[in-house]
Amino acid sequence: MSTIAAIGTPHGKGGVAMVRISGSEAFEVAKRVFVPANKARFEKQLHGSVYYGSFRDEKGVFDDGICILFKSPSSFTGEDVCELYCHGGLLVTQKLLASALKNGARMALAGEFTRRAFINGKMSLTQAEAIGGIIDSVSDKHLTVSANQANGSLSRALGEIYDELKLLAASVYAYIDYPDEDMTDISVPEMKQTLIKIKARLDRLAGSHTYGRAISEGIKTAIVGKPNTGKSSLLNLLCGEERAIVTDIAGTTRDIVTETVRLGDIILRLSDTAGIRESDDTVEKIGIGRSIGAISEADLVLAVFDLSRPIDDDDKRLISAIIESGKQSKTVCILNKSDIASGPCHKLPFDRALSISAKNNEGIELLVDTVGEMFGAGEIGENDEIIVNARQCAAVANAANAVGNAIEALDGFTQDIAGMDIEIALAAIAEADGRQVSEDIVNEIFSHFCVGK
Ligand SMILES: Nc1nc2c(ncn2[C@@H]2O[C@H](COP(=O)(O)OP(=O)(O)OP(=O)(O)O)[C@@H](O)[C@H]2O)c(=O)[nH]1
Ligand SMILES: [Mg+2]
Repeated sequence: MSTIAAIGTPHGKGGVAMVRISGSEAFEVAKRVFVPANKARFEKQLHGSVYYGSFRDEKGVFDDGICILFKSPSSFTGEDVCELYCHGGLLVTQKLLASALKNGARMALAGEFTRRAFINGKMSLTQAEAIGGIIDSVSDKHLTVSANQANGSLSRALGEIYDELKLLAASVYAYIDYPDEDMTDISVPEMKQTLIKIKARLDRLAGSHTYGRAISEGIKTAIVGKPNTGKSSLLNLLCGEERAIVTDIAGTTRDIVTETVRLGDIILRLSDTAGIRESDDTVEKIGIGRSIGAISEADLVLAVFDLSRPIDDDDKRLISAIIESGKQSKTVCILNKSDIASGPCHKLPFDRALSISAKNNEGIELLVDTVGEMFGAGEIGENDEIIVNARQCAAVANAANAVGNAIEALDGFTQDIAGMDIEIALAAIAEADGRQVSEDIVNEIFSHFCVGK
């Protein structure tokens, strides 16, 4: 396999930048690019040692820094790896990379270092994907989950299920082939019991993805309401800054204002929209059309009403729009301006309602709890595995489905089918964890990584 190189640190100016080289020629490339201060010591090429020296290209030395060598197989990729740390300037880092490329390395593709780590058995696919999670995470929860999974927690959980299913498959086949002999120490009712437990575990894992997605990718959220109810005030409160214009003029927000915020551990991808009402104004009408569109695209709708005023036709129009777009169950009814409300609380056709004052920052804790509950926070225990990745979730759901079929098959006269269903489940788990995964899927996964990772 060729020796690859890439800049491992972000594009931009900083104190330090790093160029990583991996492959059988990595140390040879390093020798041509790096001039060690202590040549005799560098010649020993000790694993994990740090060497000070300078960096050069064909024109001569251009910076100084350090070089660390990691010997195969004890490196990130499993190959010989050399990391070169120069000063973090744009030009100097480019020059260091260019020098490595001129001296025997080729440019790494997106995700190629991690891909090699996977191919060389240094990590499972779920571990590799979790490294992407560590880099992407903006919430503590996502970071914790990713760090645990990079250490193999999900791989271990899937491995346990895989091993249990493997045993069962063997027992099912032994039972079918030799029904009269006592070939197996697991009876059919016992097999069924074990399969039911496994199915529950797989269902729980697949179900955790609702929460997993909420803490990673985030929830597409539309803030809607008639004009002047305080939608933009709510957006600003959640952002912690004056992101959208707030005035007492109805129809202030015309276009959609988007912002990503963290609500507890959950990420909301918020869209503040134009107030929905009857209007003849051309621009406002376009904005209202977009607001309706935002409702249909949202996974969470925050429908804002003004508690200090009675419900009117514009409010009713909004409620109808939400019901028509099928988002009633995904809506939290926000009764705003609780600070100046005097009349009775509005009774609206939503299961979840809470009163807040966006102006005085009151009632937001309840919103945090409500949204957390809607997206499964309460169903996740402290030590439960959480699936953040859609690909893993689909594979685990397929496995759960196949185990369900196996349970049904054991009930009837089709126990041989149970064996086949268990094999389908085994294949699905193997795919989730990458023990058995097609080249195309591997390429697809790593192409989303950045170059240098
Ligand atoms: N008393 C009180 N006033 C509020 C509250 N929230 C918002 N307001 C006021 O209500 C007015 C409208 O607020 P906005 O946030 O601009 O309302 P909006 O729903 O975005 O309005 P449009 O963009 O026109 O659709 C402003 O004068 C706010 O200061 C609240 O909780 N209490
Ligand atoms: Mg507004």
